[in-house]
Amino acid sequence: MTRMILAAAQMGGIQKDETRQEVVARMLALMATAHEKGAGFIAFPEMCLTTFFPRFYVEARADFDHWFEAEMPGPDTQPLFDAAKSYAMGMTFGYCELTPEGEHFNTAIIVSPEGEITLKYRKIHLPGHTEYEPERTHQHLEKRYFLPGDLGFNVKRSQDVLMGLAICNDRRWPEAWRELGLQGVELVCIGYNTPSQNNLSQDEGLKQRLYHHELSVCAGAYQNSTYAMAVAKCGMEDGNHMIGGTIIVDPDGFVIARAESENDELITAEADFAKCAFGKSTVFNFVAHRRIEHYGRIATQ
Ligand code: CDT
Repeated sequence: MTRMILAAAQMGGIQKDETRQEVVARMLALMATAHEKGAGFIAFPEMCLTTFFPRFYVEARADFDHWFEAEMPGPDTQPLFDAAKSYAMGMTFGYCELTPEGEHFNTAIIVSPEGEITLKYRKIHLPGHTEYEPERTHQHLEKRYFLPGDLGFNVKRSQDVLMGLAICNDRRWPEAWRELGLQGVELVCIGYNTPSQNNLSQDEGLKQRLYHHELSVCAGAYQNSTYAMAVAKCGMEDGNHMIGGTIIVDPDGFVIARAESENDELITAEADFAKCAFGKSTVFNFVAHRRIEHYGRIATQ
């Protein structure tokens, strides 16, 4: 079983007028630091090539196609793939995908150290709303700009580790974790953009948002006996604040590395993937202990 240094590459805010080339340069700097620290795999946030544009409303959604990537890699993102290859480092990052059929998804990929895309995931739990809602302090229009993912929750063996993906809001849903857990996942990577305030309630602020984030990731990792990396895009974006709180979590649900800032910041931790086997073969031995005859509602309601 594999030991590997994992790197979680938190990113500070990306402003509206920042170009893809500027953002990719920031990512390349984080990759270089990860390489210096001996990392075998690096994880970047959700939608890490652009600002979190679902906070903006446009009538004609085609006006927002410039936030989407029609090809991956494309000319602007090829340097990321080249760097992964030259460092022999696997990576994952999130971006907005425009398919040849004209569909829009909030997507994440895993790229192997050979520079090949080994897994693609399209975000399934899209939070927010479809229309402009003036009573909110800020808009969260993911349901307007994206279709729900159509690929399901899959895992892929890459670098001798069973890897799976989820994106932001997915981390709050035990069903997402269990779908990956049932396939034996050993590393779940989750990028996120989480506003630090509930847009309908002043009562739910930064502290509670950070707590619910960490609670969800630690519980998901423990209950499925898997490593997890949850990676923020955070800080201020165009006057809007998003939580930091990037963490690497072990299969016992303990945080083993934690970001301290709300800026571009690389954190690392060594994973011993053999540790996933203990929980999977004891308290969370799903074959031995699950009682699926009582779980019917979960898949039908
Ligand atoms: N990007 C994303 O999915 N953000 C959501 C905010 C929803 S408000 C709880 C999240 O779950 O973090």
